[in-house]
Amino acid sequence: MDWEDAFPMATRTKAPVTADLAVRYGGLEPEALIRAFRVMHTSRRLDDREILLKRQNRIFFQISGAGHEAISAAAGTALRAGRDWFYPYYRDRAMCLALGVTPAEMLLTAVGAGADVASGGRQMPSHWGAPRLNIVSQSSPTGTQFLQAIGCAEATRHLDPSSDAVTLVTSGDGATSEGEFWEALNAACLDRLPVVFVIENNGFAISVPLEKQTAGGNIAKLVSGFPGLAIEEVDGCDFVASYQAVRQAAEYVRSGQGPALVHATCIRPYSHSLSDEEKLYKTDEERAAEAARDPIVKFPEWLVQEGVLDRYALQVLVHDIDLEIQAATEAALNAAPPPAGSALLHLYSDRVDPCSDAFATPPQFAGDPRTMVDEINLTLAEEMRRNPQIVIFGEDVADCSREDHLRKLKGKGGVFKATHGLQKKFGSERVFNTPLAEAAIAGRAIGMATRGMKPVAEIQFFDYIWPAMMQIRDELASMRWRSNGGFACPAVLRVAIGGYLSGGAVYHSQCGEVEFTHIPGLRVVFPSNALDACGLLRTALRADDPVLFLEHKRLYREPYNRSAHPGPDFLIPFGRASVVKGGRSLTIVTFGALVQKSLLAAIDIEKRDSSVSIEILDLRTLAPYDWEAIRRSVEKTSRVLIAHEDCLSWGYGAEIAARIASELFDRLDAPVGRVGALDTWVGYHPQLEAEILPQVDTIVREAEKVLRY
Ligand SMILES: Cc1ncc(C[n+]2csc(CCOP(=O)(O)OP(=O)(O)O)c2C)c(N)n1
Ligand SMILES: [Mg+2]
Repeated sequence: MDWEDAFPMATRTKAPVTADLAVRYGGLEPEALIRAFRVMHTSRRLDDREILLKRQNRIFFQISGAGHEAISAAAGTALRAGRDWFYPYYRDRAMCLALGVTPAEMLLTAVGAGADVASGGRQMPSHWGAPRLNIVSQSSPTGTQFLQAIGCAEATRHLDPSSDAVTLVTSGDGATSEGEFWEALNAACLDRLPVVFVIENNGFAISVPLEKQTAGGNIAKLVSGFPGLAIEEVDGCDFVASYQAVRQAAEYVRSGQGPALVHATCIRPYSHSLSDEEKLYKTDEERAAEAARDPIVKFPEWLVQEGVLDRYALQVLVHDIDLEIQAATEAALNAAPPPAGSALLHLYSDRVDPCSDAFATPPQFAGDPRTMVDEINLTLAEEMRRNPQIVIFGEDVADCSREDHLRKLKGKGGVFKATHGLQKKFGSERVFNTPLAEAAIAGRAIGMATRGMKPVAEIQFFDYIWPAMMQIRDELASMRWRSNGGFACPAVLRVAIGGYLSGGAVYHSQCGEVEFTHIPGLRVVFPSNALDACGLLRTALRADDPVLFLEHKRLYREPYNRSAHPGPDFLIPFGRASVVKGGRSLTIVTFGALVQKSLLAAIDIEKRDSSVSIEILDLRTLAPYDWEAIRRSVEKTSRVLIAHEDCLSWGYGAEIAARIASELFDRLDAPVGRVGALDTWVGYHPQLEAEILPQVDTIVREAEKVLRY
């Protein structure tokens, strides 16, 4: 509807308001109300313009903030750009405008221009992000932002305890059904974190209505038992009321009493997105009732009634906004697309290259041989001393959560003792237990890392990493790329992995590293011995990329893989295999627990046939991996076998075998061999486990097959 049709009588009828009257407007001066109108109207006009452009096929996706403008602009007005931190969702166009994202920038995002500040043309429109304003790059999964906001608020506390910065996170009503929302509320209330949650409830999640979404139909009521959580219920179509609600929430949060939640009801008049047609599931009556609350109509009506603006001034403003959007549209349509050949930019840090020689420092051995778990513990301690931004958290990683008892007890320090004593050494602010919630552990690490901390989060068992998978794949690994280098998450996730435990069974023995090596942007490290664990962990901690650091449980305390400590500056670059044993007849490419088994297999074969010599490569890092070392070795031996602990089909060996077949085919004297677990779960009974996981004999058989061919 055109504004002039909507307000034919909107001429100035009252005396202009004075500053005193601002009290009536929630503390806002008339100028602030006019600015809010400008933001809200611009927001709607931009949506309208994008819808037009989408229909003309000049942009490729559209999702609007229509109906959310009042609460969204209010949140952006109540908080401080560049000082507070923002995790908005796709309906928050008005918030972003209020914070300082320009219409020109939004339209550059819509066309996917290379100059788009949010993502350089990599993300859909309305996936906000602006480093200069502290608007953290937003992704598409609903709800992941909640946990990152927790980590961000923790970072505020860690980096500057005197800071009054608030972290604001928003979502729709539907996203509150995600477990991540509840994990975030629990974490926020446990630590009384300075987070304002704003739930913009438009009554639908695509086509699913609230009563099928939220038990009892009111999320504010549902969360009312969370201790310390301030709750504001507000009409999210009313700008002034919404502003007051968010401001009060922010004040409460700043006072240090705990987090706050604003539940704002609003409308969604433009369907879910341009791919949706709400007439299919909303009646005309429902749609008419929504239209009657439309803030874009009601707010200017109210401004005129109050005498803040007259009809003429409104017309001038609206005209001005139209001109700005028109100019921005023309500029966007003429903007250059992302440069050809730039697709891999910002996948990894362009500042720190963990594969470079800068990370190749020689060991300076001292002391007695130490186990792999001891080396991990010592390396963590050394790096924590060196870098105050390192914090360690996860399930059971602290020595004793009850501070009063800490001195009296030996302390837990992880179910494998990898972090034992670190809380005692570095304090409970830097080493702490979290609730049992893996998505939260990963999400909090992401929020902290985005702020420049170096979180080292532990996932207790690889078998339980899956709740964190969305955070790892869709957030941790994509942040730098999707924000075109605007944000990064160089967190380290340490994970205990692997079998050969005699009794570990299905859920304490899993491998599955390929699920992660398949993720662009993520480094995956898998050391087989104490020395490599030390050097590679230190590299992970000094690198600028997210790292999944896999620690094989069976290798933690093996006598054969011990090492004297190589010193506090020992580093191993990523992407460099180690030649465990030289040979000329066959190459075995392996890593983790199969390094030792391959070695025993090689010794066995060589003992029986002295004409054979087998080369063993321990890859050490799986992403990136050392193709040059594989190539060199295969060119020398002409026969190759890839051995890993995980299931054979679709396993890590499949990719290496395919690459060898495609690039080294004419150097081979035999088909590529592969060894892996049977394609099933790891069984509890040791005999069953032995049958399922690859053994020395399995490697011997496959190696002899390749040698005989
Ligand atoms: C994890 C996840 N599941 C599903 C989707 C698809 N999806 C996108 S928006 C949406 C509905 C969200 O509803 P709500 O949270 O109420 O926000 P609204 O769009 O109504 O503002 C769904 C199901 C998604 N993006 N992410
Ligand atoms: Mg909704």
